[in-house]
Amino acid sequence: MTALLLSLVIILGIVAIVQMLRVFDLSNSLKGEDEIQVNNQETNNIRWAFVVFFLGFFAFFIYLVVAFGDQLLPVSASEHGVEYDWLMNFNMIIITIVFVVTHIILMVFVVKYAKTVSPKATFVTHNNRLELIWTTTPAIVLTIIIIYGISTWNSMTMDKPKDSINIELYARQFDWTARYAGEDNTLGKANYRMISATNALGIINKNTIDERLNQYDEKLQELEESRAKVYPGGASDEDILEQIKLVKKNRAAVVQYKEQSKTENFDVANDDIITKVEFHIPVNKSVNFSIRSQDVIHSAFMPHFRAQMNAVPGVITSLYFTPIVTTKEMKEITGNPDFEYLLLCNKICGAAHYNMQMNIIVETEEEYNKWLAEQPRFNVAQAQ
Ligand SMILES: [Cu+2]
Repeated sequence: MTALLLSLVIILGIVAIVQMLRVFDLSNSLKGEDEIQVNNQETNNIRWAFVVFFLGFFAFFIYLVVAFGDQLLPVSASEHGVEYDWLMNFNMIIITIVFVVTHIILMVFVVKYAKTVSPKATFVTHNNRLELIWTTTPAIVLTIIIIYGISTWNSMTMDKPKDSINIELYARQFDWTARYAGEDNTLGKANYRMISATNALGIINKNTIDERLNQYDEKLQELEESRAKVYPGGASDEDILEQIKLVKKNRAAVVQYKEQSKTENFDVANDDIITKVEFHIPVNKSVNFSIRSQDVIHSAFMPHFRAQMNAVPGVITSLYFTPIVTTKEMKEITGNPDFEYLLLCNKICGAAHYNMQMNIIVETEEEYNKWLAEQPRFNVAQAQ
């Protein structure tokens, strides 16, 4: 309501100003006066008003940098974080130099050339030297930025250590789940057709295959029964028939897994470990994340590690990094006893997007191994 009233006031204000200007124009033409004549005094006033505006503008810029500069990025805590921050600072320095220089030139031109009424402009068709300078300078700077950026990106993504710990981050509206690969360091296979109330990640092993087949059988039976109820005469209900077709198709895919399980070892999923709310990683060890999504596009964002990757339904994306500062050390560095590393969702994925986060605990390898040993394995958790 307040917003509506405010917009009304603004609209009426604009209408009033336009009407007043029209009255002003009309009275001028009645008096027989020409268009509004600007005299030297007025030009001078506008010139100095510009200078005041620019100085205020720069002062505001400096204030923002000083007051909020520390809000840009938190302290980096991964091996490639230092490199990443150099790239970021390098770009920011270039942007700041260009911003300051171009605005100073703008201010100088306003002061220098705002002297007379009706000045005669110099007629210049082109100037080869100027053209050369303002084409080659940005081209060279951009080339440097791109080459530097690509080489930093490559060094962050191209040589994944072979002994990385494999962890899956699974996104859905609106939470994260982490899955560890267990002793074999191999994540068990997963498929969306296997997703059920008891198997949120759709993990495939012998138990989940049988369980899923039973669920599909129950569903089919349920659908057939409701068909019989709605149409006792046996007439077909297209909607239910469509559902039956889909369930049969999904079931057939699971039967395929059952066949595959005779030759392929689906037991690799048995020692997987699933955690919610928080997940642990050891310091100074490379961690490789495979990222999946159940529903829409999410984005796994771990700002302290300078790591971000989209979570796309139907695609497994990945990233890796090596944490170099433990949570305990970071509590001291930041002077904040409540400090926690965070995994956030960085794509606006729906109503509770803001709530989609998980704590990351970075600890020593012994602490990590101890914690991991206490977590239930997937097949054990299933049996409970
Ligand atoms: Cu999300």
